[in-house]
Amino acid sequence: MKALAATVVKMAAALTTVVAAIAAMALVLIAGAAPALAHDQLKGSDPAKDATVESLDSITLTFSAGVRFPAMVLHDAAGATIALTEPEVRGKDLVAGPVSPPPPGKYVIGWRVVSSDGHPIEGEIPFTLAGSATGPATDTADSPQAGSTPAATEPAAPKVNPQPVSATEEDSGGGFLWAGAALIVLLGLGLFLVRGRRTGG
Ligand SMILES: [Cu+2]
Repeated sequence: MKALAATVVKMAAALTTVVAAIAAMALVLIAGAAPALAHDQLKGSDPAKDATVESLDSITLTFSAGVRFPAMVLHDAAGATIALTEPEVRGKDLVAGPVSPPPPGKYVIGWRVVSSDGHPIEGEIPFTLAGSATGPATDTADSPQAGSTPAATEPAAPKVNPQPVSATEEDSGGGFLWAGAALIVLLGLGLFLVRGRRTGG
């Protein structure tokens, strides 16, 4: 009986260790996925998230503190990049604007800056440009890319894959998904181990 009691104690200790390890890993994942409190935050923007605006003369992002090394991109619904002016830090604001007025449509502002504590932060701001009758009404966004490409360029280098430069930018949010998936797997593993110990012991 003493041996059995010792075994039970050992198993309980092992179980505690496993659960603690999983909890620790989960904490690390959560901490890695979510910005720490010390990070600067995006306080607001113009255009605001999910807003519908009539025109897009400039884009202003307002942070909780002055940021450095700003990067800003503007994508249309098809993922094409709209040229922006160099983003400019003005106090707590980050300002850029389209080089030429884009046509009405749905857009996403992608931004990435180094916050005042030295850590990079990033985000995306979707919005809709309703526009007006002025400006170029012919939306180039909906026309297929291949249609505008001259046929003469095709036989030159067929093996080169013309990936848009923006492709890597689109993947920037993937870390959250991976961290979430890893967390779910870990929690599932934890439950499995706990159950196995209880029914088996
Ligand atoms: Cu930080």
